[in-house]
Amino acid sequence: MTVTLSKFNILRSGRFLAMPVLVAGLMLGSAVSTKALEIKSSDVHPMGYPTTDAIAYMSELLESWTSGRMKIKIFHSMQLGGEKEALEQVQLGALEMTRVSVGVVGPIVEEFNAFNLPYFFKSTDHMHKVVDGEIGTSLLNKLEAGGLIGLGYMDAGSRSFYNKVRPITKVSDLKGLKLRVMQNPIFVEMVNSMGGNGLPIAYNELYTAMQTGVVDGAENNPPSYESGKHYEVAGNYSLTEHLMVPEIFVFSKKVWDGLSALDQQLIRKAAAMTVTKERELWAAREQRSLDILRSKVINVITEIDKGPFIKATEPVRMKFGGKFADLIKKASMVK
Ligand code: BDP
Repeated sequence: MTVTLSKFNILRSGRFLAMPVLVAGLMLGSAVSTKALEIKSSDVHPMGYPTTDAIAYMSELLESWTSGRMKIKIFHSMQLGGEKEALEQVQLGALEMTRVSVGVVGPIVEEFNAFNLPYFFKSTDHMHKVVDGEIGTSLLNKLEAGGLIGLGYMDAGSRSFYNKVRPITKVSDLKGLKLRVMQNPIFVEMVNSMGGNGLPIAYNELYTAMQTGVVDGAENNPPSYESGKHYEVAGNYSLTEHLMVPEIFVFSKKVWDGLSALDQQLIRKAAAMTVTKERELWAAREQRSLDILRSKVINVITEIDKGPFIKATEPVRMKFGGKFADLIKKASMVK
């Protein structure tokens, strides 16, 4: 009698009533799909970084929802090389998933280059509203034609210059500096517009390139600069914050098309929760990275008058943004 009553109370408590959709879906899932799926996913960052930890969380979700039938095996720390190659592998279906910077996605869907323009987003909040809204969603959908299923945008903060020659406090300090950029012509021209020499090099080759003097420095957000130990070879870090390039995680369309509708739904659901998780992890990590850098007596220059940097990069926005004038106008009006 007591048992029956307590069961009844649990059912009425609302805990069960709160998750009927997902639970019903999962039960249906185990009924229609028993195919095990190990999703191989690559990332240039090590475990413990917001993006890799977020994908590990995504794996936990999928594993728990499917009793271990679906899970993600993460190839972290550049085990599979750079991001351009990873994207190609995903397009071919040799790799199921990868997390990359939007910086290298421009060659696949050109409109993404709007997000790669210097000083494009006004703030993190503005960026979130653009990528989470109509514009961001329509760009993710366009990836399909390039063989990719866009699962979502993650945060990557703002990118700033670092180098081993001198602290950058004004535009003229870039003069003559060889600075590595991501593999996209926009970034080369961006550095050149400020008087430096932009060199496209894959992330997995960057540390050695700086160490051996192929380049004097590079540009990135605090967590990458800190976690990649780039400060060991390029100790002047100036918060120019010239780019706010989001991250993206994508699934192979080739593999996706062979999945059941329910598995696709589970991956989409897990991906949406992963985006939220990564953004929480990101906010905490960005601050921690700056603290770590300061504790290592790295020269972090925060007092930068951004006006002249914005002005110097105007020709880059004109040249590369012209093609997406409508998109840019629409994005600038997003509130
Ligand atoms: C980091 C991004 C990573 C890029 C890297 C780069 O998280 O996806 O590969 O920058 O500069 O911030 O290549």
